[in-house]
Amino acid sequence: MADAIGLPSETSRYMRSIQPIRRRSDLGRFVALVILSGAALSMWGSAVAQAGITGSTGAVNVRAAPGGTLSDGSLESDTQIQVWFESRVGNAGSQSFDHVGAGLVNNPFVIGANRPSPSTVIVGEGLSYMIHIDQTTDTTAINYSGTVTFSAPILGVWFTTGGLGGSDAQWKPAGLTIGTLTNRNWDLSPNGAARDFTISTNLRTLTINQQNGVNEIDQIRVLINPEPSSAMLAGLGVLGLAALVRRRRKRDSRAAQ
Ligand SMILES: [Ca+2]
Ligand SMILES: [Ca+2]
Ligand SMILES: [Ca+2]
Repeated sequence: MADAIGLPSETSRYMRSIQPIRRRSDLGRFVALVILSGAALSMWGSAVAQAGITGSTGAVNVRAAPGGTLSDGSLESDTQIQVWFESRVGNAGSQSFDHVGAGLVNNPFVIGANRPSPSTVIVGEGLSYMIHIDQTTDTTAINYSGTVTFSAPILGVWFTTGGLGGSDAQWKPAGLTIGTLTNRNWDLSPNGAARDFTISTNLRTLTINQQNGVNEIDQIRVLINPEPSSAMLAGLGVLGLAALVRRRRKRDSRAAQ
């Protein structure tokens, strides 16, 4: 026996009997997806609260941005490299970095390997971070080492006195005044005590080694691509769910034919 659409009646009965079960499990999957999307969004929210630094090792102290005036002696430590989130700029335009790209940089000269690679990059939204060393004792040089890992690729860095000074106005934290910072450049040297930095192949981890001299400052400003905004993520989530529902409807209508 066959039913009206030509299926053997046993098959048709069987399909009718399993349909409600499948619908119920579809609903379950949909609810689970909504819950998971919510969980993912809230996890992303906590990542934003950490302002894009996902990890650090060694002598790195991730802290809040200082206030008042940042100058020689205002933020000292004999053991820790101070790192803080500076600011987010919505449309940063074109930025002339002292260096872009992965690899070791320890050569202050323009000839040879491991030298800086300056480049101008068009940046949309950007997040900036300051890496700052200023020793307390100031009687002999101190070596510092550590790593900072970011949630998004490093677009470029400024580490020369000119580059740091030139990018202050756009990227320093709101309300912070930059005072006298003696020799604030990040020194480079292929010899002796390591004075270098390395950007990892995936552009997310910065490895830093520096010797901080008596009454000397060492700084790097790092710019990263921001994470997508929560509104955009939520929008993508809704689009994804809509696509899923459309696909299910199509499949169901095919199955019913
Ligand atoms: Ca000092
Ligand atoms: Ca130094
Ligand atoms: Ca320096």
